Order: sequence, then structure tokens, then C-alpha cells
Amino acid sequence: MTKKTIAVLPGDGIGPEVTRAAIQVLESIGRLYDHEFVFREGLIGGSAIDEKGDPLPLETREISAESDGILLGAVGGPEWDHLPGDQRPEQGLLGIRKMLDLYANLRPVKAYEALIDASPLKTDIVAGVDFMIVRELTGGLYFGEPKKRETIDGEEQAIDTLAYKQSEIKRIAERAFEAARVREGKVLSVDKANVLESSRLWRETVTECAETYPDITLEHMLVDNAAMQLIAQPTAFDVIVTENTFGDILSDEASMLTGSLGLLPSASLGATGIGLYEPVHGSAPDIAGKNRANPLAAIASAAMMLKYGLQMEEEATRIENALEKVLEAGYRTADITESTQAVTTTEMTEAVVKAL
Ligand code: GGG
Repeated sequence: MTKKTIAVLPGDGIGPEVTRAAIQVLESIGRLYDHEFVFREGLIGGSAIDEKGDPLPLETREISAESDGILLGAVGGPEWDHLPGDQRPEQGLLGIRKMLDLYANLRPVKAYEALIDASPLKTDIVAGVDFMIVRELTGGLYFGEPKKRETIDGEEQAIDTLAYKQSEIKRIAERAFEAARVREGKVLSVDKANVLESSRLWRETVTECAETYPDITLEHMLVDNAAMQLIAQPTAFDVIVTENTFGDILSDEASMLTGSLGLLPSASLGATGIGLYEPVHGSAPDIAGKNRANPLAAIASAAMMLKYGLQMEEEATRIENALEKVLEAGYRTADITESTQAVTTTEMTEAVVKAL
């Protein structure tokens, strides 16, 4: 029997509902494959602020650092919007990414076959969409210093700094080239090199790094063009590597090609071997506690944990196949159907468990 300890950080809004769904699926996998998953829960984000006065309490740091992998739900919500930037729920998530040096955020964007041409759906799903966004996660505007507000000549000014070291660009580029090796062998590096100095260093460094990967085709594109091409030619991409903020925006845009943000998982990886796995979506406070959230992104994130963190590839594939099966069988949460017959979070989860 393999024993793995998983830190569970449900967070805010729909976070607790979707992480519960992922745990249920992992427990079934544990029974099927004779693995013991030990779940240790910790507070993060707004709920941690409310209980402990800190978006990333010490106990959560400890649980996470002692785990084999971290499953996170979502953080944030309007009740904490009044807080100053450095005390907001999002600081919990940024703090844990920084603490574990989780610099590589893998965001696969794939249209489920079962949803293509299925009706009624809320957005047009594009057949053949299958690419991976590799988002740099511990640098750029999110973390650059100085980051502050100040009053100059009687007027308030706010500063965020977009800074990248060559070493930070090199290591994320390497992740992208490695990812492309097990895909179609194409990397598109996205930047704003016509305007930003950090992007010029980004472009030079990625180009240099490509010399070590002669089997991979590298192209560069400006982020504004990339945003257009995602809509104009969404099937042309394989691996997209980009800096933190561009990656955040492009992956939310890309989610619409698959039908819903509620379908997209992510894995945040670093050098420590402890990865963090979370749905790309946020806390969706409007539907929190209503049993309406789509649990598939969180369940697919658990599958990414099995694949990338725990070396349980067969188990991960079993979950991915189960997700296809429930969609083929017509199960739809409210985000992926116009019909009034949408299933609840718990019904969708039970269907996945049965399909395993
Ligand atoms: N599950 C993702 C989540 O909770 N996102 C909210 C958030 O604060 N994200 C910051 C970011 O990744 O840009």
C-alpha cells in the first residue's frame, strides 16, 4: 500500500465544495488501487483571515510543507475587497506559491469531445483545441518590487514592478520545452517585446534556451496578437509559455474555447517536489454554497496531482476517462448548459465516482 499525505486548502466561495468533490474521487481511487491518501486540511485566503487574521497561517504553511501535494480550491470574495492589497485573501495563494517556489503553472486547455456539438451549451466549443499554457508564477508584476502606493505632489500614485531575472526566464522556458517534447514539439513564447524591457530579456533568454532543444520549434508572438490568434486559430497552438500576468489573462480567455472556466485544471510545480493543484477558476461567490459549482476542474486538478506529483499516471488517466464518460452520458452543471436540467455539484461528483 502506498501512503501519501495531501494538504487540502479549500479556501473561499465554491472552493470547499469543489475540493470536497476532488477528495471524494481521490478516496475512490485509493480504494481501487490500494493507496492510502491522508488528507490534512488547512485554512487559506479569506476564511483564514476571518479565523486567524492571516491569509496564510503558520499551520497551513506547515501542513503544506509536510505534504506530498497540495489541493487548493479558490481564494477571494467581495467581503474582503475593502482590505489593503497586502492583506487580501489572494496573498495566501501568492504566499504559498512563493514559499514553495512554484514557478511553473501548467494549464492544459482541451475541449472535451463529448461537449463538441452538444447542445444546449453556453459557448461554442472549438473542436480540436488542445494546448498547454505554461505560465510563469512567482515573478513579474505579481511580485516585483517596489509595489506600493505613495503620494506625489499631493496626488496618489500606485506602483507595480514588472521584473524578471534571466534565471527565472530560463527555468520556465525549460519547463515549456520539456512539456513540448511529450506533445507536438512546438513552443510559442508570448511577450510584449516591442514595448517592455522585461519582454526583450524574456525573448532573448527563451531564444538562447531553445538552442538546447533542437527538436522543438520555437516561435515568438506579441501578447496582443496572441490574444487575437487564440480566437482566430485556436487549434494552431501546442505549448504557450508566457509571464505571470499575460498567462493569467490568456488562460481565462482560452477557457472559453472549451466551454467553461469550470472545466480547466492547473498544476503549479517547482523544485521542491511538492506541487499545488487547483482549478483555474476563482471562488465564484455568486454561486457559493448553492451546490451549483462545476467540480470537474477541481477533480481534473486532482488527476494532475496524481500524474505530475505522485507518479500515478494510470490512476490519473482513469479519472480523465471518467470525466469524458460523465460528459458523454450528458451530465451538465449549470455553467455548461442552458437547459434547466443542470445537475448539482454532488450529482456530478457521484457520477464521476461511478464512472471510475
Ligand atoms: N483557484 C484559483 C484562484 O483561487 N484564483 C484566485 C486568485 O487570486 N488568483 C490569482 C492568480 O492566480 O492570478
